[in-house]
Amino acid sequence: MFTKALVRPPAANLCEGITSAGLGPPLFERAVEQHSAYCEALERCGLQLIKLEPDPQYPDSTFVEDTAILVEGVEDNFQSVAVITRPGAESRRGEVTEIRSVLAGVCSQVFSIREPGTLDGGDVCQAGNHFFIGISERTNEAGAHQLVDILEPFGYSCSLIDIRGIDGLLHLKSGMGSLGNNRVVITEALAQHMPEDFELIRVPPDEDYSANCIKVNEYVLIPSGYRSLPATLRDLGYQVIELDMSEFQKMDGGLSCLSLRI
Ligand code: CIR
Repeated sequence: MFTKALVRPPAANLCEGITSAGLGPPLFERAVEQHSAYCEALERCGLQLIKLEPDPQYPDSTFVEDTAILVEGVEDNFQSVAVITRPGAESRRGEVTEIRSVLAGVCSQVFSIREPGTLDGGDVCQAGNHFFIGISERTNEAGAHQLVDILEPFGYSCSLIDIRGIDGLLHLKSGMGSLGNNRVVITEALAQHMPEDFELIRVPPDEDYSANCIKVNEYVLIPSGYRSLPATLRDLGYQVIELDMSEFQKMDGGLSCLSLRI
């Protein structure tokens, strides 16, 4: 069970962040509304929010997920462990300073990724006691191996997936989301990288963006505007909350990246 989430509303200069989406600049007011609907959804899932102030020094700082890996406890193996990342984009590196001090007050152990490693939280997907780590334009092998060395002593297994050849995929989690244990929502392009004992809920290629969903306690939060995934999830018995993510999508952001769940 998650009990808390760390979030940071967008700063007014959100449009100055990094993007390759080609969807035009985000509308700030709409982004703020979408972010507050996202926060309300997390509260409906039972989470208490740790809400940081918007930080115009870092236009991408609303995408807090990239700054840390928070290990979900698995059954009786609960570990309150945070790994502070070293973001691959230089303009985002300073985001971790405040996140580190906040998480130090919440987690019992805090590790850090060090130079020459780079790692974005969006490239790390925990599925039960296994971690998939994407090697991307943001996360390098040194960063991924440092994370493996931190996680394995806690009993977690890890595997690396090179996503650099997959068109339009910024982070590993831009194309997948874990529903717990061995069940994942996934795009066609990533499906072939999954081990055989995983149950795959595939999204159709024109609905790729919906794969970045999060399971928060009894609910699954997904982007609104898609047909296949909400229907499949409801058939499987999940309670689904659909959220408009249009303004964050314009900045290459997925739904998961707006929070760190603890
Ligand atoms: C960036 O390029 O870093 C931001 N504009 C978007 C980051 C999105 N993060 C994520 O999906 N985990």
